Amino acid sequence: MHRSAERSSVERSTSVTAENASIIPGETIAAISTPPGEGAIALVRVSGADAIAVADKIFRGRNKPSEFSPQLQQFGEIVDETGELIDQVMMSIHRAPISYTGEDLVEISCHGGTLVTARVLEACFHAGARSARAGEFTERAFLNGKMDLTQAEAVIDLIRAKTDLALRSATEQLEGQLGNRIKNIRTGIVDLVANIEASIDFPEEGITPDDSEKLRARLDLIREEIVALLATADQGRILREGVRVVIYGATNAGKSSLLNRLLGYERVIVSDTHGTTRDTIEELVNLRGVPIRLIDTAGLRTSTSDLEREGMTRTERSLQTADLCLHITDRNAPKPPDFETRSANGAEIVLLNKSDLPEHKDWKNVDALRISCATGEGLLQLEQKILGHIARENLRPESAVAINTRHRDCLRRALEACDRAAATMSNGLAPEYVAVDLKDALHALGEVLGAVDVEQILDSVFSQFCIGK
Ligand SMILES: Nc1nc2c(ncn2[C@@H]2O[C@H](COP(=O)(O)OP(=O)(O)OP(=O)(O)O)[C@@H](O)[C@H]2O)c(=O)[nH]1
Ligand SMILES: [Mg+2]
Repeated sequence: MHRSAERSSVERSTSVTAENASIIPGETIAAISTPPGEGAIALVRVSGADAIAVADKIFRGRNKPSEFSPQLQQFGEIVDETGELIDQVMMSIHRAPISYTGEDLVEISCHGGTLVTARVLEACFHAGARSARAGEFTERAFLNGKMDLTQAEAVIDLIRAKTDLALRSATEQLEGQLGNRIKNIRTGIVDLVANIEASIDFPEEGITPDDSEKLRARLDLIREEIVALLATADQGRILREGVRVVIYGATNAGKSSLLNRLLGYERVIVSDTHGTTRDTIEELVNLRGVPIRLIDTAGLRTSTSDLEREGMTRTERSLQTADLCLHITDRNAPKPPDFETRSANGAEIVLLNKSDLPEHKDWKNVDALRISCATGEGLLQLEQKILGHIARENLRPESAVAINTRHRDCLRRALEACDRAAATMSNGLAPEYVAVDLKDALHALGEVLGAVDVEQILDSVFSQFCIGK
């Protein structure tokens, strides 16, 4: 399959390959693009060199699809190979390159039953299309220069967005905001390299010390831009995965009851048997616009069971990566001798649960929030405390441009390469060496956009999609 390739010369590397790619029509693929299950309408998409020919074979209506005006829906019927009616549909055709994938694309809006959509898809296969892989439509859009890799990833984020801000961030990324910032950084580096290479090719012109100072200042600006983007990584993680809030404590304290309460439904088994929860359980809740990943854990106690000990190891692991810990304990029971806070960074709220029951004297002067998972008492205050912590720690995602872990990895390498370039400049080494470092930075930035030949990156990005996207 065609993949874009990094160009070697500096001048060419200003252009992102995917942007300038010519359309290479691929094999014709088809998939149901709406979620499985019943709905009023389902969408079947066909894309590729023979998409319109496939449509001609399966469509019966006033005109043949190959005679349709592009982008306009037409009413007609889908028939199987024997001419038997499968469904009445609306069909539109989109001719390359003016389509989502950049190829000839056919969209069939059929009735949303599971069987009927499967039969429409089957008819497409019979007429010559093959089944699309996960993300293959968007992958083609990327390969045909319709979008850069950050925009393709934004499609996944858009589908998965759970809060308004996550949605806005994904939309802005889809519009190319992140891609444009990266492209600007690349352009800055390309100019620098061009300048340096000019001094190598035309040494008689000579770079005066003043010039190298200017170069250094420009490199510093580029570094600052990369650092600013890297700083959005936490926000990106929170937008995509939520603030990690881990509920932990002794067995039977009411951890699972709290998770269920905050979620608003009975997600986890609750029982008065100690050690009911054996594994960590994660669920996403939207707390006044902030995505929170709530994690219920196996209760802590001395146990001889291997299974339970494994559960507790997982609890400890969750605590290490928590943004906030909720240490919950049963105030009706005596204070455990080893009662202590465990969070790695001190971000912890202590909760005395079962406030509907009498408080054991051990807890008399303990400063903690009293709650009851049975009656709901204190839960509003708990939500406020959680949001207060998020605000103090700046965990609330505000910036709409937010990088993901893949971008972070590339940007870190770009920054390291810029640092090496700066050190090389300071050490007064030959400009060729500076140019080599800067080209490494360009390559790393190119990976963010998918402008370099990185087969596994593409595979890992597009495999996250659902079929039909
Ligand atoms: N009276 C009262 N009972 C509660 C309250 N919260 C939880 N319980 C009860 O306490 C018992 C233990 O609750 P769980 O939520 O299963 O406790 P856990 O901490 O998840 O326990 P493990 O999974 O075993 O570690 C159950 O019988 C709950 O009904 C509360 O606020 N008041
Ligand atoms: Mg439990």
